[in-house]
Amino acid sequence: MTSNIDYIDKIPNNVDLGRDRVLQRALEHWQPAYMGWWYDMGPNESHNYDVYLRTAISVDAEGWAQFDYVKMPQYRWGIFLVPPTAGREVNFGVNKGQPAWQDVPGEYRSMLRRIIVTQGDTEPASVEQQRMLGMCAPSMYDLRNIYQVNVEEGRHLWAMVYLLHRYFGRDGREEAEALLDRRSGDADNPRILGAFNEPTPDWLAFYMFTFFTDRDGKFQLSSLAESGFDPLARTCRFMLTEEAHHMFVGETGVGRIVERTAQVMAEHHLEDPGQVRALGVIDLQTIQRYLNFHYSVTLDLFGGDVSSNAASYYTTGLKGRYEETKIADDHQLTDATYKVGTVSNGRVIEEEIPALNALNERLRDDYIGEVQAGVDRWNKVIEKHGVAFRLTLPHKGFHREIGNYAGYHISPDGEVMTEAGWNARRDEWMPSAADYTFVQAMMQGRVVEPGKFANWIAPPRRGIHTKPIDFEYVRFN
Ligand code: BYC
Repeated sequence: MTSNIDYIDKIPNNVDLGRDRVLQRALEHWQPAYMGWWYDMGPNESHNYDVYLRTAISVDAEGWAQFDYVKMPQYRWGIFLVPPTAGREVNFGVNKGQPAWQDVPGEYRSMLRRIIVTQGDTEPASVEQQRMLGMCAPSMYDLRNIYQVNVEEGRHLWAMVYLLHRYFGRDGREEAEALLDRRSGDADNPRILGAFNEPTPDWLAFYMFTFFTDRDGKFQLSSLAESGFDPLARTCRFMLTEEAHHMFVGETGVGRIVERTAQVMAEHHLEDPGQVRALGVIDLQTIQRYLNFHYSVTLDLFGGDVSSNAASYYTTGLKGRYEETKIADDHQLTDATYKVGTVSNGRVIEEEIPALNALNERLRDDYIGEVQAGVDRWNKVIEKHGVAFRLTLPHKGFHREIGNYAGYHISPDGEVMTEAGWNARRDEWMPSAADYTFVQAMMQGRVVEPGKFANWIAPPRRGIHTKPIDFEYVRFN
């Protein structure tokens, strides 16, 4: 027993873990299963490396994290909630004005559990999707960054498991176990949401994923950080602190690939994608196709455009809008409407529906605004090199499998096409098998000499946490 108690003490936390015997016992059972999962599904061949990692150690805005070499299986996956706000209320829906719930409201229990499980399921899924990428990292700096993302996704799983164990009794414990049983892409026991069953086969895909899909994480966590269930709100608020770095990795990763390609194109006065590829960099057309894929599967993660689930989550006070408390309206949406796109008579049209049913779509629109700003920044890099190409976001209905556009074949320009017509042009718009082969061939083996970078990516502007770019971020032992 003593060793178990020592272990609990080793989990950095601000939830008084040491005093909660029930929770301790639950975590003592779950933790070995988690470690088993990490050894099986965590980053391949990494278990003995010393990695220069950030570990969350408190919730202070200044100094919430510490940086040091850690072997990942010994990472201290901690449990942190931002401190409670005195007098916090449920800020929207029919329960608006009630004191925020410190315990699960009985009538909303299964809905709340479902949200927490869905959120929790994405975290290990992304680690599974990325587990082979360390083998072909473009630099030690990038290798360290993917490991940082992976351990923090692990911590985000802990965050959701904490809520399940602490507030949901036996079915919470069962759900926590199931989170370690599902596998990304598994035919029999897949992860819950579509994008988390897609492979992340190379580093361009990884950066696209962290730019697009981790940003869905930001928007979903922000909505959950508005929750009337206070422990969920406080947990998600702290998770957002870590999420920022993941999106930084994605934006700068794609940005550095774009920069390197644009540099080579400018230097050699080339535009033809085949000639660009021959110089060992990724042509901008391929980058556009990856963008189209990751953007569209991530748009699906916001759920149906018209959703009674989303309406219930809001009405009950469990999941708010992005920055709910900064919005000036009644926070009940009794009479409000919202525009959603749909297909009618072979064309995309907009229709007004009750705002309450359009909450997924509204969050998707908030997300798209931020994504567009990132794409604009990539385009500035291309422009700076005098290259004429521009990256664009495809139409919202392009390649969608969830919501009003599902079942239609919509071009990146928003034209509703026949299935045959769309399929005939598919490889212009989405990465083809040949694109994946090309990109993966370029990423054979990893570049691990400190300060060296693969030819297809520019170095970052600066290193991690004031360390130089050629710092030894990973020691392979
Ligand atoms: N794939 O009413 P609807 C992150 C299902 S990412 C498969 O439209 P709802 C991270 C849905 O379950 C953020 N199925 O949807 C990023 C429902 O099923 P039932 C993760 C889907 O419920 C990178 C049916 O379709 N967090 O953190 O309003 C690395 C009709 O559903 C999908 C969350 O998602 C899909 N894409 O909205 C690591 C927050 N979409 O009832 C981490 C929690 C819908 O017919 N989740 N379905 O069986 C939610 O708030 C909601 O579940 C969703 C879906 C917004 C995802």
